[in-house]
Amino acid sequence: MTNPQAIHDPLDLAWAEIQEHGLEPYVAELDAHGYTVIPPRVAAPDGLSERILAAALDAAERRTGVRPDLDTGATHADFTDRLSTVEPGAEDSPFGDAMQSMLFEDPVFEEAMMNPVLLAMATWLCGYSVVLSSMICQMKGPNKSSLALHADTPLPSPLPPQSLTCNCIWVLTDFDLANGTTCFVPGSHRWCREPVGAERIVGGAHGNPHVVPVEAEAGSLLCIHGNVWHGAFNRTAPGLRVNLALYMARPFIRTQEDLIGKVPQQMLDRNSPRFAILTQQAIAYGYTDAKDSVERGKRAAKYALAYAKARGGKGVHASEDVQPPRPFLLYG
Ligand SMILES: O=C(O)CCC(=O)C(=O)O
Ligand SMILES: [Fe+2]
Repeated sequence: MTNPQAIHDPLDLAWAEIQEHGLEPYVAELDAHGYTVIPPRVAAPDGLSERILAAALDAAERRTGVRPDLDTGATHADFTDRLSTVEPGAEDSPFGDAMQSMLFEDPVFEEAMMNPVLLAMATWLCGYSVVLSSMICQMKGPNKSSLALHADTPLPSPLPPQSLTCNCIWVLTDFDLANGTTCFVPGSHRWCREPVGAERIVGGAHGNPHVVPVEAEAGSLLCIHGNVWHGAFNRTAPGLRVNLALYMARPFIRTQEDLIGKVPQQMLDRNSPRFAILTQQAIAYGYTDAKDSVERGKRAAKYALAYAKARGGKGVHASEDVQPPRPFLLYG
């Protein structure tokens, strides 16, 4: 039996967090299927998801001037925008409205990321150096286009077996087939490649026969391994499907949103040192010249060291050595 005082291996520490929150069955399901649904009583018993939904509706209204209609979905029916063209032949956006950079909309989105269950799962998949690549709120009304199967890891196949990215999705309204839920090919994360051609089709006469629609009640947390094949059905029922997707990545993967140096100091100050790591502040790369490389290196080291100190060095090895500058978090 390991002495808990003595464990320093990041994997042991991540497992201890999984045990602390009773997440073992969900880790087992993730291992078997490549995805898992953590119910609201485990993931967010404090009404977090209701608060995220309220803030998301307010943000949508601020951005568009129109209050989203949760009951009918009329505000988002057959929604078209930049994303309507992601798949050839799509008639509308398979995502509905995908609102980017939600972190800055309301402090509840900081809470959505710092949720201990979400962090335990993201850490299990992508390590203690995991960063937020993007925080996107999707609002999908009745629509025609399904989202084709894909893996979220932005690399050419073959993919490495470990999760280099993961998606942790707050389900904010009930997900089922008629509501245009996310769907999966269970076990496909083990194949270590992107689906191609007809394998990608969701629904209809020619749809991939192995696709399983996920059912999840509002308040659940859907966690997805970066290699698993997934997509989404179009929504046939009235109303809106709303979620908040925290797409996470190991720090050497190019992120969708660039947060380095862009998070207000006040926001960093009111959160723990891990918040700075999650919001990419310990990434040194992206220099414009040699001087900048030293400055970025020092800046990244500051946040990495603060995190390492807060953890008492456990699972984290940060370096003050900024010559040559490199990412400073060298841990699992
Ligand atoms: O809309 C969904 O349910 C899935 C979205 C998705 O797979 C993605 O944004 O990568
Ligand atoms: Fe995806």
